[in-house]
Amino acid sequence: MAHRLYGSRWHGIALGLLSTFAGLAVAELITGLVEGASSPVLPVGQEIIDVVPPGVKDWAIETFGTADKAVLILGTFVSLAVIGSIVGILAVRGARAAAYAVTSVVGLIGVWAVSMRPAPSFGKMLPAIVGTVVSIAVLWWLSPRSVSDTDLAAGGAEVAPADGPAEVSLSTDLMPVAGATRRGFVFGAGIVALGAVVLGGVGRVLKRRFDVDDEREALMLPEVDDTSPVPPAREATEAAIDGYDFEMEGLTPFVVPSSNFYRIDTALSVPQVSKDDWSLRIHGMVDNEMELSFADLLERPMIERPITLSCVSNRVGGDLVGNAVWQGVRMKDLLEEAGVDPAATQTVSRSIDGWSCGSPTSVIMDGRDAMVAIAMNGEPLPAEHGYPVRLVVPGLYGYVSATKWVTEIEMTRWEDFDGYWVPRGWAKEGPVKIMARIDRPSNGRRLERSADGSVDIAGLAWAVHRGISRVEVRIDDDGEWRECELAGVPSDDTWRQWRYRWDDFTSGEHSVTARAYDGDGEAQPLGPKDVAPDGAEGYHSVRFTIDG
Ligand SMILES: Nc1nc2c(c(=O)[nH]1)N[C@H]1C(S)=C(S)[C@@H](COP(=O)(O)O)O[C@H]1N2
Ligand SMILES: [Mo]
Repeated sequence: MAHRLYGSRWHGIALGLLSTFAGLAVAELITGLVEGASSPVLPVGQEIIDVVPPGVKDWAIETFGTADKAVLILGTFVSLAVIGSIVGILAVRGARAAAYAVTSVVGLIGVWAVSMRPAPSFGKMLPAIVGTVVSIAVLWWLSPRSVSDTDLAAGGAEVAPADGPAEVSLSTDLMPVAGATRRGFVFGAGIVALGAVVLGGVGRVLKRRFDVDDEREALMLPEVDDTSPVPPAREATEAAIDGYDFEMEGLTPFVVPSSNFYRIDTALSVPQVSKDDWSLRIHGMVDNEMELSFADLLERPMIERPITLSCVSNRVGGDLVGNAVWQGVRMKDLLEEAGVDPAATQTVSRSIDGWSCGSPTSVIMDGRDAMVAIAMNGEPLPAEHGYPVRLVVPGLYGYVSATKWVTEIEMTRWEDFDGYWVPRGWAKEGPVKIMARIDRPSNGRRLERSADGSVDIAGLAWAVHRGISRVEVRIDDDGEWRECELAGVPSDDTWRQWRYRWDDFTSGEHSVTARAYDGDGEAQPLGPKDVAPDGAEGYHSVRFTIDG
């Protein structure tokens, strides 16, 4: 049996997977040894993200939610495993030159993908390079040798680019050839597998020392100078209550805990930016170019505001939206200090990972609480939400305003630059649209009667920076619109909870639809419109059952 396996397709697959795995493990080790070194897997995934049509990306986000990255990484691994298997089969069938060549090409793709990331350096590419060399070495060491082997290797020198099949073939006679026999293969495979697990594991552990977790935990936030005066909340209805939160089961809380806050970005691994390495450059069409360190930023007057952040990719009823309390320095103050040229109609911001966006300067400067934020919900920003510093602009979707890991603000003309998502099919301007969402009941669920015998429907509505003045629900398709009770709000920059106590309910199956009005009384558009190019429109509707 084992004899028949030797030299078979399965033998090839085992060899190929082993060489792939060993290469990846050593790449992982290098990322733990060299600060800033990049695993090639993530950038390859990133390049895939960049080339997929927006439709596919939307589908991925919808299907996999915010796990789309994990899916992408998994996809990259599966592709590597498939290619690796083919390489292994080539190697055991005597086509070793071809096996080396394919491995080199895959490695070069990894190096290329890393080089496409911002600020490429040799150190960043090192894991891909060393990993590829190790993959080839494993192939060479564990491939079966035959009499014609020297010929094959010599052929390889012509076909295979780069990493030295030629040298390899020269030393064939000098090195112990474990792959020459079946037993040698089993022995060598065991050593390689064990070595890969150990080295890869060591790399993972070592990599943790580059995390910002410790410094983030140790960071003391400066005092807030200004928690009030929040612009007066619109008291649109008498039903509005003082508190911001109805505290109902199944209803998202007014302030979303940071650990539950939605996350959207193009970064496949969360950038780990130390506050000591961080700086913010304000340049372009300004009188005084500025470069602020983290300490400089902390010295400025700090405001703290609850602001609702939402994603343009949020579908009707979706959860790519959240409200948090942000602390930071007003962008307006900083820009006034820099002295903005009146012709600089666009405020461009860029992040350490090369992402960018542009907001209308008029919006940033109109007095709203657009801020350079350092804290979220009373703590330093979590790494995935932009540690150490990000932007938050009330009233604009995140993709045109909320740059995480921000390092640069450039004042320019509206027509002179397009942010990351604009050439990818998204609108250049992204004001947040009016939206109502039903949280309770969730679709298809049973709704229990409350203690006082009513049935409570509840949700959230937002029209960030314009506020919400009214929410209505319609029960069943032929029902009339009924006005909801609204929770209080500290400002027009947050979402607003609403609820409807249904007293004259009947048991059985029902549907409920919600719609909102903004602070100016403008009604939520009926749509329906898809998320691209400038945000979804439509009424959220859910079906539910009341037990008899
Ligand atoms: N550096 C960087 N900042 C970014 C993004 C990004 O991809 N990279 N995505 C933006 C988008 S599309 C949104 S909706 C918000 C989401 O912020 P959150 O992840 O903190 O919720 O971040 C914005 N800031
Ligand atoms: Mo977004």
